Amino acid sequence: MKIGIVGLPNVGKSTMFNSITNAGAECANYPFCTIEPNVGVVAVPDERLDKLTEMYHPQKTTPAVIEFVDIAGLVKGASKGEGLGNKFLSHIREVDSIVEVVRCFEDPNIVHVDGSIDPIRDIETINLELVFADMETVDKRLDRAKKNLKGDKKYQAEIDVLEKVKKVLEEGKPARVLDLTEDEKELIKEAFLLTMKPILYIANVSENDLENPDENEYVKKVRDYAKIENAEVIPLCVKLEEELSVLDKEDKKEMLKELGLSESGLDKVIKASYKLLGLMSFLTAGEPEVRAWTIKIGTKAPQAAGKIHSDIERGFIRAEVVSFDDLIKCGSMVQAREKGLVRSEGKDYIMQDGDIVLFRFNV
Ligand SMILES: Nc1nc2c(ncn2[C@@H]2O[C@H](COP(=O)(O)OP(=O)(O)OP(=O)(O)O)[C@@H](O)[C@H]2O)c(=O)[nH]1
Ligand SMILES: [Mg+2]
Repeated sequence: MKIGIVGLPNVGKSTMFNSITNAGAECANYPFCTIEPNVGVVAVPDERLDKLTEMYHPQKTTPAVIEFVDIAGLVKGASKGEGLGNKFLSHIREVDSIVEVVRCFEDPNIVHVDGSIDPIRDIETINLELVFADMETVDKRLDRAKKNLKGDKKYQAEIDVLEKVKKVLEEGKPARVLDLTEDEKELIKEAFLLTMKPILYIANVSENDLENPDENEYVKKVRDYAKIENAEVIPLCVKLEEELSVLDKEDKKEMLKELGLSESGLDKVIKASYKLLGLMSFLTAGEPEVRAWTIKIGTKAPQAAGKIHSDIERGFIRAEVVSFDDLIKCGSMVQAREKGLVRSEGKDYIMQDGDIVLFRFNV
């Protein structure tokens, strides 16, 4: 699962990407790697893992990870081949969700491609390019589905959804504003529409605005805009994050305290990105390893077990589950068991974020 960082040129994408990957590199025991210069694997910050590590003193701690892709800046006309054009769009096609960096900071030394600071114009510039690209895709698909319809009525359902999408795109809006059912989504999944991908906006503000980012006029505008897409907005000072990212854990804490912040903005971004991908973690804890495992929200116990090993899924008997909060309240697994807080769950149990699990299986 990959997150693509997009935005106009010079808005701070690479600075954010580098800070995220630096911060990831600091995470103990995780073999950090940059797959390609613009692809980085990042540990998902999780305080629960830290707490479990204190409790179990394991030989190793393994966090969940996600991949970020730093995509080159998009310019007006990309859908017609301007700038990196199609290459840029194909990079976006390959990611599962989008983090869009929007410039909300003033700095006469950093050139804005369109000459002034105007986050809504910038967002619309990008959206429009993606909308144009999607329109082309939708038209091609419609043509094909209509041809197929002559031989098979089942294509009508696909045509109906495509028409719905087309209408929204023609209004210049991203397809994600549509409230499609799961069945409808399935019908057009293979179109890999760019404006269908979940999105999160990063309002890149200056350091002065960090204390009360929501008083910044630009941030307010971005929030208003994001509402129609039901998208989250995270204000961030990319430049400050870059400085924070090279500090070690203690210095970072100290500096955050001085700035009156409870956590680094990047940690927020990584966590929100994980959620944006529809992912969550369950945890396993023991002497050898404390570990976060990534599953899709809504996954049932046996399939979750399959993430650890296919044998555990095949021979699944039950899952012994305690919530993180209950375990911490009790202070140990033994105590939690005595208090009856370790539940025995069967094959229909839907995993919850932060469940600490021991799977019983037989093969
Ligand atoms: N003042 C200020 N400058 C910033 C901030 N974020 C990035 N910059 C500067 O803006 C310039 C461009 O930043 P990049 O991160 O390279 O921008 P980019 O979005 O990757 O640009 P392209 O790759 O060309 O599309 C650099 O000189 C950064 O130092 C910020 O929060 N405040
Ligand atoms: Mg860049």
